[in-house]
Amino acid sequence: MHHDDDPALYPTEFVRRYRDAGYWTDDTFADFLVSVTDRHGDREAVVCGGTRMTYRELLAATESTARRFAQLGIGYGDFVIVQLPNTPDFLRTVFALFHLGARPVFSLPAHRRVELTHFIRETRAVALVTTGRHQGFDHRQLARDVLAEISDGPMVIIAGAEPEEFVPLDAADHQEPGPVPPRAHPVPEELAFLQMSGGSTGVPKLIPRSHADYLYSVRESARICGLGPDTRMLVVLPVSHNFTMSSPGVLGALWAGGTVVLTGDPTPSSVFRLIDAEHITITAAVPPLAMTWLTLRPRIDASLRTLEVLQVGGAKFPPEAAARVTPVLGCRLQQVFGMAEGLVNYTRPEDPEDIVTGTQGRPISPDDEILILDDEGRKVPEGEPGHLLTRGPYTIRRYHHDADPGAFTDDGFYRTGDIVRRLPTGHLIVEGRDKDHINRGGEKISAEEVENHLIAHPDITDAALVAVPDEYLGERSCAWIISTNPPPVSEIREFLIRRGLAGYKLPDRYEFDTGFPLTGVGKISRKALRRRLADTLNQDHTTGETEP
Ligand code: AMP
Ligand code: DBH
Repeated sequence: MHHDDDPALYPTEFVRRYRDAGYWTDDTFADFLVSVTDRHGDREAVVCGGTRMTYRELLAATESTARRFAQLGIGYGDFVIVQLPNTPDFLRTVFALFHLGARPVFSLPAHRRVELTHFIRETRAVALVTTGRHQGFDHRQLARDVLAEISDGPMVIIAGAEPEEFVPLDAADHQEPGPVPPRAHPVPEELAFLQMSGGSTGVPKLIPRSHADYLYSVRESARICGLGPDTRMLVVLPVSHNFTMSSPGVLGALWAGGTVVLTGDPTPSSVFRLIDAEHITITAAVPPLAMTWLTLRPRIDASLRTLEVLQVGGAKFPPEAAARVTPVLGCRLQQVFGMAEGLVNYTRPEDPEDIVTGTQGRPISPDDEILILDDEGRKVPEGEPGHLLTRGPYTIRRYHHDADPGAFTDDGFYRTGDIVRRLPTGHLIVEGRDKDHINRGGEKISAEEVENHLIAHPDITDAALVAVPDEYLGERSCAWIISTNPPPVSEIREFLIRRGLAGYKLPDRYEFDTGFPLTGVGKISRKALRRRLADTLNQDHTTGETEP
């Protein structure tokens, strides 16, 4: 059994404040599924391909999975990395860990060696629950590579067929199951799991979320979005992402007694047919995905008549695209501006159209404190853009193991890195970022992390990763390589893949040079780089040399 070596997640005075306000309750994730099953047991909880499960069935699957985990030695306080695609296995795994009081560490299917080894080192995880093969990628081989790098690595548990040398999630001998282990009674204010951020200074940062703070955000999100037992939510984005999980996401839909329909196929034809066949009422997308849906809607024969809401978030949704949602899809748009660190903003069903298309919403809670500051830390005049800082009943006060303490002020505000302005109604408009990361259609890429990998190549002297505006993804990445003997692009790509970099982090294009533009103090001027890049792109346009 582990003891939490981390100090309290929130200062005592705020614990009292959020409890007194009724935001934080005694509910925990250990009780979540039992409590929903009490209310909605015979309703359909989850649909995925040919599988359909009621709440009662999901609870039974969860309890036998908990028994399996307990037999494998997983117990209270243990960290377990969960890297699973959008399947019911994800749900029973996570709820089984909650049952035992173990702590999921959420990972995306796109994560590779760099991310997984970082998560394992930071948490001393006892197990990694993953899948055999997913979208052509062999996660067992990834597990082998990870274990080769880490001494005393975690037990690897494989959901689904062909676990090979690893432990199968389902024991072959489940005829003789034995008793369900007792359900844990965690303290609501303590750590429930670790979420991940997109990362701005390196690999994803681990975000400690408590039962009380996260459940508050889930319940309020479900209420704001009007979810109920008749909700049928299509889950297209990766299920472990904070948006998909909690805004209001899978947890919000389950909390409301609704049905979650899971798919791993975001193509418009598949999505529209599922909306039609499953009578979907709500779904969520990142802007590039929403934009393909808008473009291809007229070509696909499916009825979207049950669809009430399309949520769009994760990156800025251009107002021009936002304005097309209702005319093209026939549903309402809801913009969602959130972060795994906490604060989530929604446009509300009752908001006028210009607010829904032109803003990223307003905070969940009356106690979400919002500061908009200039570079010197003074409040900007109302309506002016500035750095967004926030503190509130579901925003973290620190990262796991106090990584990046500079992201928080002394009085506990989180520096989001976003530049926003606020309308008199309280709605926020995201204007940009002050941190050096690239938002590739909602997938956040840390410039520094990719640069460090590039610089590890013997023929690369220096490197900078900058964002290139892109009509489809919002931003794409371009690597500026300083080298006197530039390796071919194919070799650099191979090199980065061998170092375990996730596919979405591979630079979309490359430029080679012999030196960087520098700022006054000799730092690489990303501003000047972007300007140079813009010039290069313009030239490409005139000579017709754009990349595919
Ligand atoms: P993360 O910290 O990795 O969870 O990523 C959260 C960040 O994604 C935010 O701080 C924003 O930079 C960005 N983001 C999320 N939703 C939106 C949105 N609707 N509009 C603009 N940026 C967004
Ligand atoms: O991008 C995000 O991290 C995000 C977007 C919308 C998020 O965490 C959320 C809603 O909760």
